[in-house]
Amino acid sequence: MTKEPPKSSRYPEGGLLHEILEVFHGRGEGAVVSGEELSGLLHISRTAVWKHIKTLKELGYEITAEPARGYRLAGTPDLFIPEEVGRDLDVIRLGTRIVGFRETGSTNEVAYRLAEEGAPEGTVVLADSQTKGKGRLGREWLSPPAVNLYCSLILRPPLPPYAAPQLTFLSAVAVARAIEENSTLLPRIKWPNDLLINERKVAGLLNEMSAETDHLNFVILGIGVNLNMAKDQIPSGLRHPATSLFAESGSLVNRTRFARSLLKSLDTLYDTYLTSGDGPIREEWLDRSRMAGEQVRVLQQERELTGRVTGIDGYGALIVRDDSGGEHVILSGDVTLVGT
Ligand code: BT5
Repeated sequence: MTKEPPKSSRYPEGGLLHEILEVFHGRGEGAVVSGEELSGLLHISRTAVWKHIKTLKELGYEITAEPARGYRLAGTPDLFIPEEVGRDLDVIRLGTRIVGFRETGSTNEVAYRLAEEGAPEGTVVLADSQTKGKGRLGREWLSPPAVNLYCSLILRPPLPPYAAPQLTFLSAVAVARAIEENSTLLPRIKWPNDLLINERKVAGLLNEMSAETDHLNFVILGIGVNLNMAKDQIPSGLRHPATSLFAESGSLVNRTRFARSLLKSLDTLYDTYLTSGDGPIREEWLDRSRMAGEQVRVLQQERELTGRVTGIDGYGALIVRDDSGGEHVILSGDVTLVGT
């Protein structure tokens, strides 16, 4: 576990900053609110109002002072400030509490620690940049600031540990839906946990869990999506060629809006999962993988096989039927569509 990140890099939650922003938003776009009015509404001194306005400006809010009239909120930063991601977010469970960092080691590690300390299901950790972003098997996830999304959610599903891999379907489908809602691009899910656009990796998922023999304490869903990373920021020589939504479409994505769509999709899918099981999500996953019925090549440490994908099982394994009719349950390995 990494050390607690410096306090200054964590965005404030709630409190007076929230109340000031609520006043601005309540008045509508472009409204001017006087310092005197804010001081009266929030029961604080004019100096305290000024200090909080200064803090908002330091966070990146554009607040102009209109002579003899007051303050005007002229622009909101596209950072993962809980206030902005969570404003009127219509969710049942996931996204009910948002913790945001300008910078942290790894959002998965922060979420894991918060979960151990008892943070409720639905807590989300978001960061603008990570200094120790984690991939699977000790690999690194590149996490430069101001361009992408790095996010981890705490789930406490009433499931036995062996069912936890089903939750990877949930995040893959949610990311695919969020990409479609925020761009004109068509992502494809690549088993077991990548999302591709034009066969380049645009997102990676890292689920971690804490479990006893018979029940899950919690699961952390870690999600990294390359949103606005420019082509020259994307290194070559990665395990799999990488890309971003911006590199593919030429259009910048509003990251706050993307985070909100992602949380809404995750929340809706999790509700479906809890009420109807993993069947519907598994179907959408398979559909979005465009692998059902396709010929694939599977590379594993000790063998290589080709065959047709007949489905995925309830535990996340890929089912492949080889040319002589033998069925293989693939739990790990590298799977590519033959002919792509
Ligand atoms: C993954 O690992 O794809 C899981 C990535 C999960 C990242 C999220 S970000 C929020 C949360 N907090 C964390 O600390 N992690 C999660 P894997 O399949 O092992 O892929 C890692 C490999 O992808 C690396 O070895 C690189 O080759 C490549 N890679 C690294 N950064 C990348 C990026 N930003 N985009 C695309 N490929 C990348």
